[in-house]
Amino acid sequence: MNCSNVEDTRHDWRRREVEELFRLPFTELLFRAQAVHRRHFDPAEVQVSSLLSIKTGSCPEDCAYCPQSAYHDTGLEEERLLEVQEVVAAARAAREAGVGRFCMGAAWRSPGDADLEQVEEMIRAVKGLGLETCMTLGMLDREQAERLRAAGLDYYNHNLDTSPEFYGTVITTRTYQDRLETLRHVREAGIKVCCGGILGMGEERRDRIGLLLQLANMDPHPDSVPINLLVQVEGTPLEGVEALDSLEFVRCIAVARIMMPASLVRLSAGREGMSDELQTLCFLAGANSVFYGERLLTAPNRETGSDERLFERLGLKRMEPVAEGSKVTRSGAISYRACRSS
Ligand code: SAM
Ligand code: DTB
Ligand code: SF4
Repeated sequence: MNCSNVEDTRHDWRRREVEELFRLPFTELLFRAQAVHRRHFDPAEVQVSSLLSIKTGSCPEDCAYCPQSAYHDTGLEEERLLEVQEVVAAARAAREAGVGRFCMGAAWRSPGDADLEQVEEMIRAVKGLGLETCMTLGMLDREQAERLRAAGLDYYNHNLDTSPEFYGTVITTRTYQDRLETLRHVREAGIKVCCGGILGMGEERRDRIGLLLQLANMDPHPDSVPINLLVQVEGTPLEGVEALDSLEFVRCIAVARIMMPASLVRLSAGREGMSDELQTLCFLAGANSVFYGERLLTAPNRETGSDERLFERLGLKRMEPVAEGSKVTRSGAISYRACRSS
């Protein structure tokens, strides 16, 4: 089987079709998502990334969910940009823990020139350890994206966060269009795109559908799609918002899998509050990537050992980045790398 024969990857999704997917009986939806998942991936493999905040707090943006925004009093201490050696030490520890991709995040609107030089050094150093690199630094212009690519950056994370309609209730200091432009610069520079959003911010199902439509009608699809469940942080405007129904969250994962068959769908923020059983349903629905480690950027993540235990109980294994040119994983499923490059 070759990816070019797989005809389930589309970029012309209509709202009505997606509404119909959401209305399917839960069991039928999960069955369909599983079928799509197996055409593109080994269902026993999960890609593992880890996160490091390289510059924390005092962000000039007003994202209502974010503990790092200077607009909210969350008690977070501002930290300077980390030294390259500090980043390398964290990346080395992540590699030793079996992580494949190291994602570095900064609480910036966009990187300044001097900062970008230091960030370029970080990319070179982390890549030198044999890890895939990912950065999330806010908005990028074309030249900045090209500089990051030249330094060897593999992925750039920049989320759309929610639907265009709901967006203005969450963020006012940066537009949806700004985000789309950064994503275009990243793609045009030849960096792989990591783009997703947050659920459970008080949005309606129509907004969750709106977000998925935006993501799945990108051509090509984002290579990685982080689906975050809001981590409610004291002092942020979204503290106390009504929690999202867990099964609606699983439905979103399943619909994301069906709409973006060959992308890594990452179960991202919010896992700390999820039971093993809920996460298992997410894997069944087609999630095949997680953030590993005790901390996300500033918020807590799952405690050490709990993912190892869960993977062991479920018979899941970590996805190895597959060498270029190789088409098939051990189980016979097509590798995500091979899919993306064919
Ligand atoms: N400042 C950069 C930016 O916003 O592009 C990069 C870092 S920012 C923290 C990365 C992403 O984390 C956000 O786009 C958002 O989707 C997610 N995020 C932030 N706070 C969150 C929270 N409390 N719960 C869930 N996801 C969150
Ligand atoms: C993404 O979509 N989720 C990650 C990563 N990309 C950078 C960040 C989650 C942040 C959760 C809140 C915090 O740790 O501050
Ligand atoms: Fe700043 Fe990013 Fe947080 Fe928004 S999400 S406040 S841009 S760190």
